[in-house]
Amino acid sequence: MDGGSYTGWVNPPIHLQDNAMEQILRSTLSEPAMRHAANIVALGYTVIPNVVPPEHCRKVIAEFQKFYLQNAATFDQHRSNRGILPRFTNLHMALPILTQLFTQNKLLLEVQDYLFGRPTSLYTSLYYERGSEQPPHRDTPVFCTRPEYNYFGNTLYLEGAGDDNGCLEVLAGGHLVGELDREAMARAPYGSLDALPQLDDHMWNEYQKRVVDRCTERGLRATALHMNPGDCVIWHPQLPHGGTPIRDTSLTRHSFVFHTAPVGARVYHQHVFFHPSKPFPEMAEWDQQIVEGRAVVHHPQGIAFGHPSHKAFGLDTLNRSGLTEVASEKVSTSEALKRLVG
Ligand SMILES: O=C(O)CCC(=O)C(=O)O
Repeated sequence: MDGGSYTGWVNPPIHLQDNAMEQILRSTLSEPAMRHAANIVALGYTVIPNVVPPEHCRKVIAEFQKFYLQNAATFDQHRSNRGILPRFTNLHMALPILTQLFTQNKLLLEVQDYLFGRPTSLYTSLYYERGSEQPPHRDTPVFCTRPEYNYFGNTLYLEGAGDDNGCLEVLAGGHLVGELDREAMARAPYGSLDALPQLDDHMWNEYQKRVVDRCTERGLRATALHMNPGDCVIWHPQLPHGGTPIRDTSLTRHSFVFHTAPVGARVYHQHVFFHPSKPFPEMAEWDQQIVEGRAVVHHPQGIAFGHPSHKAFGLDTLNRSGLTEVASEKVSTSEALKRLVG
């Protein structure tokens, strides 16, 4: 069954339905969850303040630093000439205290369980020691699902974020700017849609440029989101967002970005995103870890450094002694669906 077709999704997800706002306002969500769900639908993002207290943020950073120092010989060589560490992919696999920023995030989970119509699962994560300085982009080309847009981006700020250390910027309302003709875009360089690459920088840049141009033509401007330690932001799958320039590169901005989807959803890259008319299996073929009653996708390759290093580190090659431990059980996706959806 895993990897096959699973027809149990709410299709399209609630946040994509025409009457999403009416449904939210008529729902049995708590008042704060209703407000955050409404913000996501209307603005494309919402900020949940004080999700964890500042002292817990300091504890998480201290665990990161302990882990980093225990493995410094492995990691240090990947720092840039400016001393900047690339972002870690899926660091939560090595540091379960990060996974708990997802599993214990009650309000965020209430909002997303409702919008997905299914229990929310953790797909992947990025740990940033400094701001990302990424140009504005939509995430959907690399978080593509069937049905489409069954995804949210999230950040939990472990340190404050502002103009000096770089913060998130959003093009509020940009999630409502219509989708491009993706198949025409892909046919131009590739001719056929049958063998599109999973990742293609040119297609990525072209798509993001056209989206941002459309937003600019409609008068949308970037808003910088200043955050306090412990605050959390959720963004709509189609919201253009990025990281503002860092004014003072000596400053850190520890933050945990995590990507969520309904439990069991298979997530694809550009070869599926740029071929929206073609059906692809909806259900994941990978295993899941059940942690504190939530599904967390199992990534057998361990953690990795993202751009520009692209280097993976198996968990058994890393020193993880003395870190917070959290019980988890590895199960197939069909078992996770059986247990969490029924
Ligand atoms: O926090 C940031 O600087 C931007 C993060 C971002 O755009 C992303 O991870 O997609």
